[in-house]
Amino acid sequence: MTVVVTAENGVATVTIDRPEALNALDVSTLTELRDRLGELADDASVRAVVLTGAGEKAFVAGADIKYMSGLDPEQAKGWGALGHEAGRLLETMPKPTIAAINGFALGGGCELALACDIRYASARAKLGQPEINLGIVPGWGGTQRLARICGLGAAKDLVFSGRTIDAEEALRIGLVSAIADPVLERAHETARDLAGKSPVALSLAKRLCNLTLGLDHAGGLETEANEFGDLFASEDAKEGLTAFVEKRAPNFVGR
Ligand code: DAK
Repeated sequence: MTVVVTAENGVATVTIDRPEALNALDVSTLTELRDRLGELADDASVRAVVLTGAGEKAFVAGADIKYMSGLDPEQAKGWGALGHEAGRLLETMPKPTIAAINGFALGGGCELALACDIRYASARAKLGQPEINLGIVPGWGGTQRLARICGLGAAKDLVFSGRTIDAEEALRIGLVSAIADPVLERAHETARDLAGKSPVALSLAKRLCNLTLGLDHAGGLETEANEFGDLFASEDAKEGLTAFVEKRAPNFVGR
């Protein structure tokens, strides 16, 4: 088993555990990751997911280069699709996903982090899309998500050069939200906070934010207005608003 899942108080932690290869993703690890993420997406008892890498040195040092060196174009397409499935789960599961980047997040590792909703980095983290130096390009969403998160200029800089950046630069270009050590603790703190919010409102917030990925602006605003109205039918909305008025903590039930 190279993907370890633990859960406590509504927060699941997914640890990619292949330290001998700096947690690089081979087929079995990536398949396992995709499957575990699918289960967590469907598990209502899990309110937030934290993704990290085992050991002190790496989050994920990328796709397994040894495996990729033997792929023909058909196999490479299947490999690309598998990585996209894992990324889409992180991006679209109806609960927040947080990357705790504890070391190298290169290539496919950076792409997995980019698919998460929130990213935190350890001060020793190193991030980048070095695929160009291998004669390939990012294949798990890096060309798209990096531009959306950091802007087209920063994305082209990193993807064209393949250079590795430190946590400070990642913070400056908006690739991570904060630098913290121990980074996993910081991620858990946020995850616990989010796990205490209404899952109905939070999943809607995520879905609405994600509309920016594929809708025109006016259409996105219209959908937000409609969904905002519909949310007032939920028990959680009534409870949250009433609790504020009554000066007490809300008790969200998830309906
Ligand atoms: N794959 C396989 N093994 C890796 C690896 C990787 N990405 N990264 C590290 N390792 C292995 C090393 O080979 C070494 O194994 P042994 O030689 O001991 O057996 C072990 O991990 C420790 O690594 P080092 O000895 O190299 O450790 P150092 O501290 O000296 O260096 C490093 C750390 C992270 C700077 C270095 O390991 C490194 O440069 N690693 C490669 C980083 C990289 O280039 N990552 C991006 C991979 S490309 C696509 C789909 C997907 C993708 C692209 C296209 N399509 C479908 C189109 C994705 C591409 C990528 O992710």
